[in-house]
Amino acid sequence: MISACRRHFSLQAMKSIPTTTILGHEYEIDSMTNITPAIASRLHCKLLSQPNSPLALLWRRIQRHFDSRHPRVFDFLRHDDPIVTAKQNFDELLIPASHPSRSPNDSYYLNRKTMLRTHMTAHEREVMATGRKSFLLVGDVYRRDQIDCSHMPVFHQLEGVCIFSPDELLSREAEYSHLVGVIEKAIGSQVLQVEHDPKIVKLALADLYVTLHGLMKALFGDASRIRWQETFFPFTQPSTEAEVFYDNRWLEVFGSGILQQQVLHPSVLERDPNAIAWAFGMGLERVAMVLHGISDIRLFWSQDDRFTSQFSSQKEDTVPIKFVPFSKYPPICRDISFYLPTTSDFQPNELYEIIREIAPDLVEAVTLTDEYHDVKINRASMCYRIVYRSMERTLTDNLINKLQSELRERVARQLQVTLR
Ligand code: FA5
Ligand code: MG
Repeated sequence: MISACRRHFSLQAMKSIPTTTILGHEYEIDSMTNITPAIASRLHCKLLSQPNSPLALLWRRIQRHFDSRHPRVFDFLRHDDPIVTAKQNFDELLIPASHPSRSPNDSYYLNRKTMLRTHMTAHEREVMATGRKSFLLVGDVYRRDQIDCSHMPVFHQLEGVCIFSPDELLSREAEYSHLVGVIEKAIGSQVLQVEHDPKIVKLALADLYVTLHGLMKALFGDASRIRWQETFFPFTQPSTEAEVFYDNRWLEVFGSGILQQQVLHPSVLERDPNAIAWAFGMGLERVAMVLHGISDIRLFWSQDDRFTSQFSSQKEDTVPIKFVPFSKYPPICRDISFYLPTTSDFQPNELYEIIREIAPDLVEAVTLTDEYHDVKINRASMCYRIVYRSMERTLTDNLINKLQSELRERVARQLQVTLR
């Protein structure tokens, strides 16, 4: 997997431990290592620091909203190093050992102990340790995932946290009293944490509701429809997520809830044993795609002037500029069919990863078009359709034939399937 990354052999240890160097640090390789050169190359592209990137524009729009509309003063932070420990990403957030997100099939590992963060929640505790009580934090996050116009293995998240003393919340009781019904609906039948006074939890949820409802209305317009529903996260209880109705469909925008007391950094509870905090995590691409009418998530990574120049006149306090698609280049479709070995736990993410390696940014979608069990040979057969399309140029048959034959070779070798 890491063949294109630099490998070193540490002589000091007197035995050969293969390592890989990522962002200037050397990491030991082990059986969990699955970071690919295609993903490693994304770690250097800092979209949030490119002034006209729609993601940077959205981040500034959100800061402006919090500055002008929220009674609390929020710290605005950007965290550019996505390498965290599995302890930060999972253990400290009470994500159980058996949770699917821990699998190397779903997450990128440098090695067993170190990984690319899958969510910005991984940094909450270290920010709390600095004594900050209300902050927004943005950064790039990484997940192994399907290939289509709304999924990339890297996207950006905004994390928000607000810590309260019960007294501060009680002082807002009258202001929030009309929200009791809304809150009860949003959390459904979830039980509250035993450490918490139900009255305080409901006030904290009311504050979360007012904060995020206000943000959604500011971003999507006063007339937008928002619905809240109960959900589950290991690190919050109760938990709730919200969807916005936009372009005729419901779009999940964020997950949120009351942080588990165990997740709060110990220094928070040392300062105030009764402290309580809400938190939320929101996907920036999803929101920016809707606001600017960007139809393909790969566009955020385009350095093509026809994309980037369209946002150069955007002001934070004006209506988002609608993206005018530049000519759509023709797609080229190719199928790949294969028989799985008799004993196989085939994971589609493995196939997607190979495709991303071979043709970064040139594949628009991959779909399973046929799947059957061939009784004669007692093997499953799969057929995937790959839609190749560049957003910047017309692809030639020659190039696609070359990519496709490389793909066939690697799929046969790495997935140990029999090509048809
Ligand atoms: C989380 O990542 C939680 N850490 C959020 C959270 C934070 C909950 C704090 C409670 C407290 P989730 O996996 O649902 O949750 O992702 C959060 C948001 O990120 C989603 O609502 C969505 O807007 C965005 N998101 C998730 N997956 C993708 C994806 N593949 N592509 C683009 N955006 C995504
Ligand atoms: Mg979710």
